[in-house]
Amino acid sequence: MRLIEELKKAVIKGHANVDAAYPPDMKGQPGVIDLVNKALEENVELKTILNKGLIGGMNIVGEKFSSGEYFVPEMMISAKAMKGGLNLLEPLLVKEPSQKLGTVIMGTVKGDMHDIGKNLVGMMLEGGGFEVIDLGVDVLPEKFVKVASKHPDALIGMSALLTTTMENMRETIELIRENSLDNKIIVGGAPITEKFANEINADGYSNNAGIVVDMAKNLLKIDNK
Ligand code: B1M
Repeated sequence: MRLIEELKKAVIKGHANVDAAYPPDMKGQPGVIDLVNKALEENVELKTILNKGLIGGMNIVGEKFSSGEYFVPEMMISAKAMKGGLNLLEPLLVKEPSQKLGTVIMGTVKGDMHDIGKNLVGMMLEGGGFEVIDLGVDVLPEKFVKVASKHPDALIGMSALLTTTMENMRETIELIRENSLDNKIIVGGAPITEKFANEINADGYSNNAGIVVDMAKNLLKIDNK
């Protein structure tokens, strides 16, 4: 679909909206915010806007970074533009349920600043009826322990995007268990595999935001489909 291709391109180029001066060759053209709004007006499915447009674009940004075509500033600009689009989707993903099903403590682990995936998982969980306590990025193991000790029934969700920081999930889980907390724990993020999740004794693993709600319901034994 042409509109989604345009959206993907706007993410790749980091063009936030029609008034944005960056990049100069796209000045005056619709940006991520305009195109997400247009897609919503045209009733394009949320998952198409999200997976094919926003995430599809961001995956190409990652490839360009790997190949040396992009550097950190370009990644940052694209991430900012993508966040503008996600903000528009948030109210549609997060609806207010009449009754909260449970609590999830979410955070990106120590040393890691990536939060787009974590935020998306958080939105899905909120939309699925969970209260989300978002600890943000670069969350120390001690912080997870402190908050979990106040919420012994909560599910803990950890995100990591770097091969260097995924090891901090292991450290966090060890500290949680050393403190005799038996909260269920799920992990995710681009470099995480099921094998790694098993190795660090996580209770669940997901490589996408889509299945996290069902996983949370199963782990917290919530019978509400
Ligand atoms: Co960074 N970065 N980055 N980066 N960045 C990656 C991750 C990288 C793969 C790029 C690449 O080389 N191709 C690479 C990591 C390589 C590696 O470790 N092997 C990388 C690098 C190297 C770095 C720096 C070290 C660069 C540098 O400084 N030299 C640096 C590290 C900073 C730090 O964290 N300490 C860095 C910085 C940044 C920015 C700040 C510029 C920016 C982040 C902005 C932000 O998040 N606010 C950024 C970005 C944007 C990326 C890429 C391009 C996109 C990440 C993203 O948001 N994807 C990324 C390449 C890529 O992933 N393709 C890259 C979209 C998002 C929706 O997907 O987060 O995977 P994702 O989440 C998914 C699933 O993984 C899953 O569900 C989500 C939705 O489906 N999921 C979970 C995530 N968490 C979950 C938790 C769950 C369950 C599922 O349960 C709890």
